[in-house]
Amino acid sequence: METTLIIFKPDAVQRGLCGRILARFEDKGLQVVGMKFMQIPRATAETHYAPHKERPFYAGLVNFMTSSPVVVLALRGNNAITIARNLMGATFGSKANPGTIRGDFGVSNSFNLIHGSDSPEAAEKELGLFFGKGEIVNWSRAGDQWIYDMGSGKPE
Ligand code: IDP
Ligand code: MG
Repeated sequence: METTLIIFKPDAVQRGLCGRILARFEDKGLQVVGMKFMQIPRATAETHYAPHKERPFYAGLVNFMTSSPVVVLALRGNNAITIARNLMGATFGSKANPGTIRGDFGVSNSFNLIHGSDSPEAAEKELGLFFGKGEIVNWSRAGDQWIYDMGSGKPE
């Protein structure tokens, strides 16, 4: 099972879209194992987006992400990283396909509603940045036997 770091960005919170976006992940079958409402400290946003430090949009991105509260989630599932990225859609709202979160809820390329880790390495780093010890809760979900086929001993 993978765990991925998701952020409902300031535009999602300000536009009142958090419930509808979360519903898409829950409907798909991903499990919430961490969730908090916070205003991201500037240093945390800078660390989180450090891979983009040299990009022209970096300063604006850090300003945006720290400008208003966000919801930070840890979502778990088999292939959760790829599944979440596919549900999110392409980076630019103007290009994201209908049916995806970014495709359905926004038109902006920078105010694109949501962040999701793009690799297991990034997920591990980002989860560690946003969640402290004990803030990710391992719990067994009633009904998981109908989410995954465990006939072979591993989730299918
Ligand atoms: P991702 O969020 O789909 O992984 P990244 O390339 O990692 O996309 O970029 C991080 C964030 O930076 C994007 O979600 C978006 O908010 C912003 N961003 C990326 N490229 C541009 C750009 O060309 N102009 C403005 N903002 C951008
Ligand atoms: Mg990215």
